[in-house]
Amino acid sequence: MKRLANATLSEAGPGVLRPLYDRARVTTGVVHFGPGAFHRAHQAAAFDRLLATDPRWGVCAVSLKSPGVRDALAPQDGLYTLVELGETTRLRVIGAIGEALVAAEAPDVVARRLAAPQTRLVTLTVTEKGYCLRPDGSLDLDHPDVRADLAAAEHPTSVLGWLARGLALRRAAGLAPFTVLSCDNLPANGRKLRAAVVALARKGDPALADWIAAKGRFPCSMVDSITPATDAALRLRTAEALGLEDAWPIQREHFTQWVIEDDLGDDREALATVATLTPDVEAWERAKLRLLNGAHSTLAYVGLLRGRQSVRDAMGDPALATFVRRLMLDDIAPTVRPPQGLDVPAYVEALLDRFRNPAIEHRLSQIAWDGSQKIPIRVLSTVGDAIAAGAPLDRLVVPVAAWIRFVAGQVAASIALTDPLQGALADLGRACEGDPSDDVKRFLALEAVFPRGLASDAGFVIALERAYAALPDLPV
Ligand code: CS2
Repeated sequence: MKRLANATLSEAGPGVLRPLYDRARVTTGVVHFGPGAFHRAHQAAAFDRLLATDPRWGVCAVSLKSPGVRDALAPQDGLYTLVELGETTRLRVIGAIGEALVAAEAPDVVARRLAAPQTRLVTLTVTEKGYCLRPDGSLDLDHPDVRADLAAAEHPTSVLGWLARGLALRRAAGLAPFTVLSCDNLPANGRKLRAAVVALARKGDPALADWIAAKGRFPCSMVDSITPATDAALRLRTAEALGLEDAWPIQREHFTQWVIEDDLGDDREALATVATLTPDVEAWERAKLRLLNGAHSTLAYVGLLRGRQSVRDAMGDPALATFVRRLMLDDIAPTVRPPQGLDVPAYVEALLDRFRNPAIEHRLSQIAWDGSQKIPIRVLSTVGDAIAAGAPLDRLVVPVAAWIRFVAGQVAASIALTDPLQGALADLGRACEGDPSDDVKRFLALEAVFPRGLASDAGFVIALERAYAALPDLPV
């Protein structure tokens, strides 16, 4: 079978949508860090739409270290298939990525792209851990990648180092800064990113830090589209429809949402055609992170303990489905400050429908990754608000208890954890002996996850121990 590429694109099967613009005329206006499935399913597809009328939305996709995306996409001239799953399935070849690089292997090219006058926007999907932040949201100066950046600002390691380096080069060349657009599941992502980049720059070049603080745009954004990892079924379906080999097709649900803070300079008008622009992204982020992602993590950890494998399968467990719905409506929803235009109960029902999507096989093990990074953002912030409001904690602590059990279970089964704190978590998991009070106390000592005030809150600790002891049974 021939490989998908510019030269073979015209041979793609009749049911497959193709870029209708001239790829030869596309210029790189966007540098993207972290071109995993989420980027290729969402932002790259949005830029592909913009390219239909404006050739300046080409993307240079940069992985920091891993060569996987570059190796898959370079022989395909950046092309890949996006499969949208639902009652109907749509296949679309995306042409937005013109170049795929690995920063560790081609640092000079990445620097040139960041410094190019035509680069207007730098987008990021590097996941929570890529931001090198402390639990309070400030830059972690002890993070090994940050230390490397402090020691050698001209040879960046972290994405923060790359942003600071790119901005330094632009300042030196008398260019305006690019807009930095975080697309990760982090509350106030743009504000945190700005503060972290400024703090990093401040250590080595205070004038640069002042320039970024004064001129840099770091709008917050909320991105939503369920994107299960590529699996064998997707590869087969793509090969059949395309009639060409695609080394890395991507799948997602039909639904997509992108809400961006209205601080985009000259790109405002164009991005308004693919996203909702608003002054208050935080309200959208909070609703999405707490209700969608909070429910996802609950389904993942509790579902795995109850022998379920996918989100849909977990939703087919009546006790778990009922529990999650009540958790969302009765416990999380009261802590959400809904943005104008969001009907929270209707949003919850729509999310539950998305979780039940029969066309999607979203592995719970994928969502379970990086729990140490996700639990504080998705669950503990809600718990903190519930404590302040004097609300019950019985259901809210269940995902936390299930995460602890999940970690201990993985360690007992000798399954490696995918988590930046895997070493510390494995030690804690190994020490678990099944006594709820001892096991919970051990985990609560993990300051990178549990804020001290929360870890010493008696009501929280008691509720957590009770939920831990009861699992896999759930409170009603
Ligand atoms: C999921 C998210 O893997 C996970 O942790 O909760 O990737 C989720 O599917 C997206 O945020 C949906 O927009």
